[in-house]
Amino acid sequence: MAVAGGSMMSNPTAQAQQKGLIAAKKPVFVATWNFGKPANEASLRRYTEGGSLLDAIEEGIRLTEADKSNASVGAGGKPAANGKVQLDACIMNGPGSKAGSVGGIEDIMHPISVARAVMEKTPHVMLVGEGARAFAIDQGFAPANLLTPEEHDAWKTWKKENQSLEVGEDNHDTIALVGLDGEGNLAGGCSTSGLAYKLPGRVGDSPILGSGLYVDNEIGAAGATGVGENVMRFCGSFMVVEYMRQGLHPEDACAETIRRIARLDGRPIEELHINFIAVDKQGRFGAAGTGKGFPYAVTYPGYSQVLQSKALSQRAIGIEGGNAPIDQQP
Ligand code: SD4
Repeated sequence: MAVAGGSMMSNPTAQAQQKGLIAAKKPVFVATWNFGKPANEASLRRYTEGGSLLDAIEEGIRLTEADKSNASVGAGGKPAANGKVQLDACIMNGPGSKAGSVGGIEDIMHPISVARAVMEKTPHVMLVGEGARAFAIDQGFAPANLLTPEEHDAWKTWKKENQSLEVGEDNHDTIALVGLDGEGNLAGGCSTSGLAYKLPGRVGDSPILGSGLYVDNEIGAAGATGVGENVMRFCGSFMVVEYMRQGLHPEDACAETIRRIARLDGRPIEELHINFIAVDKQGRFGAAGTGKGFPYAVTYPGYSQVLQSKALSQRAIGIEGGNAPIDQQP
């Protein structure tokens, strides 16, 4: 079935667009936010050039990590309250459920690649803080100053005037990127600088397998963005995959996860600021968010678009991490 492109405003939700789509088109890459589109496209390129699905996922996320204009992932990310940029990332491969992860790593531009090295070169799954940094340097990753002059200035202003640790909707963004390859295998990755001005040492959902990302090679893959504290208490991405296992379409699985989290949490949905993306083993995809306007990107050969996710409240989400709102996309 052909999927129409066109302006975002006129696009129906992904589920309506692709009803019945069993992706004859593989590979399929699905990623969070507007910046997910160039990331997906880098993934597709890498895959088309002969890379593995994991190579492709890593490549897409590296593009976002290297983009200094993105204030919530990799270089250029907003620092913790002490002025140090602390990054979280994980990667997971469907076959064998292999995974690697780093939490609170400093001075390394590509935590996704460090996470992959943890997966492939150590008997462990997760390294944090100074140990993760030392491991990365030992593996040949060059230390770099990730704090841009703009974010340094913004942090100094925050320190002088604000010092609030409050989690809002405009101080975070994350790339979660999941994919399905031509053989029907799944993989995914997730990378973030976490919440702006977080307490030093705070680790969010993004590097936690089952929370910021989960891949089940029998069923599908899911990733999260938003306030990690409202994802990691519920194993959010794992829950999305489990709803897909029960037969739900990826979009419905994301929506049901948010509803269940809101029920358990007790606060109204619009106060949670969380979003999920998902792809299933058949290549169907979808996303849902607690507010209106969470964009996500879908890319497969011959198609690459930013789509509107299903919104579970009427509240418009803010302009997160410096991204254009959905109605101002190119
Ligand atoms: C975190 N989930 O550290 C990340 C931040 C994020 O959109 O995704 N923001 O909590």
